[in-house]
Amino acid sequence: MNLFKQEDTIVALATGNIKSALATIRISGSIAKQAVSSVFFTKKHNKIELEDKKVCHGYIFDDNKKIDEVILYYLKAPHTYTGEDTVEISTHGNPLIVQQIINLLLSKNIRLADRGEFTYRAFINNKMDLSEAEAVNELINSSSSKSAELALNSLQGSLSDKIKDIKQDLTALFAYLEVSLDYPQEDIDFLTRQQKKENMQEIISKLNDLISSYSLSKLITNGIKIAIAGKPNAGKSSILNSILGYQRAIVTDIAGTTTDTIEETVEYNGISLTIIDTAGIRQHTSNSIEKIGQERSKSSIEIADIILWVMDSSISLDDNDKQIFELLKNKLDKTVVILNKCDLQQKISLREFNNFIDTNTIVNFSVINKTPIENILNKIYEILNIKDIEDNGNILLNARQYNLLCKVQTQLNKILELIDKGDSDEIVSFETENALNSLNEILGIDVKEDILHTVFSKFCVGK
Ligand SMILES: Nc1nc2c(ncn2[C@@H]2O[C@H](COP(=O)(O)OP(=O)(O)OP(=O)(O)O)[C@@H](O)[C@H]2O)c(=O)[nH]1
Ligand SMILES: [Mg+2]
Repeated sequence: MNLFKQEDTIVALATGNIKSALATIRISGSIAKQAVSSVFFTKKHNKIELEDKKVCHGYIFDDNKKIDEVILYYLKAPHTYTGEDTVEISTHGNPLIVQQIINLLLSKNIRLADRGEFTYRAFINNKMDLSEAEAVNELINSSSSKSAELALNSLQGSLSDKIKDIKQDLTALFAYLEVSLDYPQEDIDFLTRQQKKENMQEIISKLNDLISSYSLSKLITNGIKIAIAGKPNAGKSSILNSILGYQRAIVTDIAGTTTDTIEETVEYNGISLTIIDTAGIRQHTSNSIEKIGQERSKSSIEIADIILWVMDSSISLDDNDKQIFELLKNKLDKTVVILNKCDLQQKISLREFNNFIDTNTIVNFSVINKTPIENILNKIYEILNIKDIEDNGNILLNARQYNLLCKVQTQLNKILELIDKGDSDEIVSFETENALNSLNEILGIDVKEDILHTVFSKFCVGK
C-alpha cells in the first residue's frame, strides 16, 4: 500500500464500476487543479479557468480527441474532504469512458489511489480522527437503516466525544498525581485516597457503559442470523413466509417439502434479520437428497444467532422431537420454541417443557389464525437483550475500538486497585499514562503505521 506517500496526487473512481447514469472521478493532491486543467476544455478546445467551489461544464480531451462531456468542480485546500486541493469530475457512467479519463490523468503525474486513501488523507490532515474515519467505512457498508444512522452519529463524533470525555477525566486525575509527585513538599490541595478512588470509579463506570454497547453494536452491524428448524411439516416454511410477508417457500402438507435451505433478509426495528428456512429433521430417511438437506439444516443451526424450533402442537411429542432436542440442547439459551398450529386441537402443552425449557421462550402461534409475527420477533429481541436501541447511547463500536476499551478497562481497574492499596502515586501515574495511550489509540493519536494500514485497507478504492 502506498498510503504514506502523501506528496503524490491521487485519482480514483468514487462511484461503482458499473454502467450507470453518472460516475464520479475524484482527484486529490497538490497538482489536482493543474492536471485537470490540462485536459478540460470548452467544446472548441478553449481553456477553462477552474475557480474554487465553482461548478464548470466542459469536455475532457485527450490531445484533440473528445472523451466525454462532463461537469466538474474544484475545491481549494484546506476546506475539502481530504484537506487537500480536490477536483471531482462527473462523467457519463460508462466504465470505458471512466477508464479513459483515469488513464489520461495517470499520464499527468498522478497515481491511482489505494483503498481508503482519500479518507486516510482526511485523517492525516486532521479532518477527522481514526474512529470517525472508521465510521465512514461503516456508513458505506451498513446493512440496516439503524447501523447507517449510528455510523453517521459516529462520523459526527458521538463515539469520539465519549472517548474524549473519559480522557479528560483521566487527564485531570493524572495532573493531580503528577503535581503531587513533582511537588511533594508543597502545600497543595492533593486528593485524598478516597477522592482518587471515587474519581476512578466514576471513570470506570463511564467506560463500562461504552463497553456494554458492544454486543448490541455487533448485532446492529452484522444483523441477526435466524435458523428455522424442526420436524417435517411443522410449519417452518409457512413461518418464513409469514415473516417475509409473501409466499417465498413452497408450502404443502407433504412432509419433506423443503429439501434445501432458503435464506432471505428482512429488517425489523432497524436491525437486519437473515432468516434461514431449513429442511425438516427426521430420524429415518432413505432419500439421499433429504439427507443432504438435513446436514444443511444442522449447519444452519450451528451458525445461527437464534434458532426458531417450530413444533406442530397438534401432534404429540415423539422420538423425532427427542432427536431435535438432543441437537439443540446446548443452544436452548438462544432458542425460541414455537408451538405452531395452535388453531388446532392441542396435543402438546407448555407443562411438558417445564423441566427442560424456560417456558418464557415458548410462543404459541398459528399461521392460519395469522398470529402477529411480532410475537416471535419480539421474543427474539428479548432473548438477545435488545430492549431499546436508543438505550445503547447511540453508539456503534467496532472490534478494534472494543478491544482497546477492554484494555483500558483492565488498566483502570489496576489503577483503582493500586490506589486502594495506597501504592505510590508514581506507579499509579505510570499506569494512568498507559490507559491514556490506549484511549488515544482509539482516536488514532500516535498509532503505529500497521494499525492504520489495517483500518484503511478495509475501505474501498475511491473513499
Ligand atoms: N392448521 C394449521 N396448519 C398449518 C399451520 N402452519 C402450517 N400449516 C400447514 O402445515 C403444512 C406444512 O407446512 P410447511 O410450512 O410446509 O411445513 P414445513 O415445516 O416447512 O415442512 P417441511 O418443508 O416438509 O419440513 C401445510 O399444509 C401448511 O398449510 C398452522 O398454523 N395451522
Ligand atoms: Mg418447509
